Formats: sequence, structure tokens, C-alpha cells
Amino acid sequence: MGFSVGIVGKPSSGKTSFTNAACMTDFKVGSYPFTTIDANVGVTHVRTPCACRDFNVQDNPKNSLCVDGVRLVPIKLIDVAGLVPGAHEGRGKGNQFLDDLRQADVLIHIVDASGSLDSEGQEVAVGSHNPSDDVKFLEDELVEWMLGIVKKDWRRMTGRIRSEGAKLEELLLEKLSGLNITRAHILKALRASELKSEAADKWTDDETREFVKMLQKVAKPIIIAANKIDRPGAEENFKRLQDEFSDYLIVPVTALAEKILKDLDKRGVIKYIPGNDDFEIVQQDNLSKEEITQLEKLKEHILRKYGGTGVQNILNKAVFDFLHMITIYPVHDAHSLTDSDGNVLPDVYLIPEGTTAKEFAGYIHSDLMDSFVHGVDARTKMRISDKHILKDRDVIRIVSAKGQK
Ligand SMILES: Nc1nc2c(ncn2[C@@H]2O[C@H](COP(=O)(O)OP(=O)(O)OP(=O)(O)O)[C@@H](O)[C@H]2O)c(=O)[nH]1
Ligand SMILES: [Mg+2]
Repeated sequence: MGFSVGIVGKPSSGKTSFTNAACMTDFKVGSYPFTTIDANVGVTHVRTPCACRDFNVQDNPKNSLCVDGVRLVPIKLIDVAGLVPGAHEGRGKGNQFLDDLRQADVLIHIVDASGSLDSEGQEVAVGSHNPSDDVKFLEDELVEWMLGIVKKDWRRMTGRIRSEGAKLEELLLEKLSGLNITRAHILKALRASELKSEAADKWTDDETREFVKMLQKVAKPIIIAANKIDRPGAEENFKRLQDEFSDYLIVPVTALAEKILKDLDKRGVIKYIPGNDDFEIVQQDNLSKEEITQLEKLKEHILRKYGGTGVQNILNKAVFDFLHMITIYPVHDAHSLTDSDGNVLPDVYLIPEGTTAKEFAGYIHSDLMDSFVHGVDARTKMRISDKHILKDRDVIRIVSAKGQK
């Protein structure tokens, strides 16, 4: 399992550049459309205060990292081929490849904020394309993709509501669980669309689409990266996007700058912590005068102005501010905070806010949920019940009938 982010957008908007910058991978980037055809998968981290500081202990992270009291929690990025308007009718590379996004918890739409690509990713004069159009068409294409899946076998499926008294949410759950869509998502979308689930076999096409639109918003929500913010005209387009889509989370991003800074940091030329709005040049001799000027410009016009390159920022915002995920540390011993090998605070899990102790056990292992007896909160050393709702940075021992964890 684990947390996954889908990286979507039209060709050449910078999806692979974003993925490479975030994951320090080397997938192929190109200035021509459809450089990526098969999905690229990379791993990066979100950053959050570590529980080690609350307990004042030295930790030994296993499934994650801890740097100066900041826990780096791994997440997966899935970078797919470019999507173009009419993809559901087979244009561009079609939309079948979106099946690669089945496991995505959230989608980051990489928009070319410089407005220098048409809707198919072909270069046009800078500023001549309005990125707002991209936001609309991409959402439409995602809805069409999900609609195709929902409507498959629809007549036979909804027929079971009348013939067997089956419930629509159960039928849909069966069909959509492979898309990482839960019962809660389906119920929320049904409520929001105000459609009668008992009469699903009589829904018009527009009604079914309405439901799927809600489902997309709930189960595959989109946040927007206004990428190439380093280019001329991008700032105006970013503001335009913010005005037009005021209820969306939109973050200015430069994937290019993030990659340059991380590469220089890796070589030891600068000291840069991803997400920061600053860096320090430590090996001046390894840079030309020109490069130093460029770096100073980058610091002043991008990092200081926008609070960083946006790559780390948008990932953190997606996970914590937008999806309200929390971090939980399972331990074997609630006193020493260790696993059975003596590692202190070894693992951390990203789980949705509102998760109970018993549900959390299921994230570790389904057996552990079935055999759950009670939990122990390492802060209070008190027992917690199956229904106890966990909070961010809780350190929990799970006591199961099998006596483990
Ligand atoms: N100036 C600038 N250029 C960028 C940025 N991000 C990407 N690019 C450039 O945009 C072009 C396309 O980048 P890719 O990362 O290959 O784009 P993509 O969305 O993966 O494209 P496809 O795989 O073809 O769909 C390349 O020339 C990149 O160098 C950025 O933040 N700033
Ligand atoms: Mg690509």
C-alpha cells in the first residue's frame, strides 16, 4: 500500500521534470510531446515534525528518515503520459494509460503556467495559451475515464438493485475498489449529487456523469502545480489561475530549479534543503561567475518570492493541508518506544485523519486488525480501545490476540 500521488497534465507541461526533481530520478525529459509513454514511478518524501522530539529520544528510523527532528515519510509518485482534449475518444495516447493512476490518492495537475504550449503540448508564442483551459479539459478527461469504468456493465449491475435488493454503493464498491475508491468516497459522492441510489437503473446519462464528477472530486481530487513559474509571463498566469479557480489549491512551482538545486547540493557545491526558500554556496570555486549570478537571481526572484521552488511545498500541502493525513508510529514496547529489535520509533504510517486504533492495525497488516485486542498510547501509557481515534504523531502499541506488535 502506501501513499501515492498521480502526476498528470498535457504533454510537455513538466510532469517528468517534476517527478525527477522530487525523486532524484533520471527519467527521460524532452521538449517534444509524448516523451513519456509508459508510466514512471519514483519515491520521494513529505516532511513533518518527528515524534522523537516530543519524547526527546534518539530514533532509528527504518521505513522513513529523520533529519534534525523532521521525519521524512516516503510517498510514491506516478508520472504518466500526457493527456490531451478528446483523449477519451482516442486522441493523443487516449486515456487507457490512466489505469496506471488506479492507486493514486491524489492527483497533481502539472500546468504550464508560462502559456507557451497549446493544449496538445506543441510550442506556441509565450503567453498565447491560457492555462485555465487546461484545468477544465483535464478534469473533463478524468471524469470521462472514470465514467467509462463506472458505466461498464451498468445495466446488468443496476438491474440487481431491483431483482435482488442489492445496494448501489456495494455494487459500485465491488467495481471501484481497484481504483482505490472506498465506501466512504462513494457515499459522499452519492450524497453530494443528490441522486436516488435505489433508482440508479433509471439515471439519465447526465445524472450518471454528475455522480462521477462528484466521485472524481472526492476520490481522485486534483491540486494544481503552476509549473515553469521561472519563465516570462508565468506570474500573470498564476494569478489568473488563482482568480478563476479560487476554490482550488494552486502552488507556483519550478521543477527545473528544484532539480538544479538538488543536483548542486548532491555534488556538495551548495547546501540546500528541499522546501527551503534559501541555500548556501559552500564551494564557490566550483561555480563560474555566470552560474553564481544565475543562482543569486534564482534565490531572489523565485525562492524568496514564492517561498521555495514549490516541489516539496506542493507535496506537503497535498498530503497534510489538503488530504489531512496524519502520521502514526507503531511500536512493540510503549515504554522504550522500540520495535522487537530495539529500534526506537522505527516506522511511521501516513493515514487519514479520523482513523481508529483498530483501523490503523489494518494498515500494518489485515491479520493485526482481525486479532486486535486493544492499543496502548505511549504518551499516557493508557489502554486505548478499538474505536479510539488517533491523533497526529501518536505512538501506539497494538496488542493483538496473537500477542505481537
Ligand atoms: N523553464 C522551465 N522549463 C521546464 C520546467 N519543467 C519542465 N521544463 C521543460 O519542459 C519540457 C518538458 O518537460 P517534461 O518533464 O519532459 O514534460 P512532460 O510533461 O513529462 O512531457 P510528456 O512526457 O511529453 O508528456 C522540457 O524541455 C523541460 O526541460 C520548469 O519548471 N521550468
Ligand atoms: Mg514525461
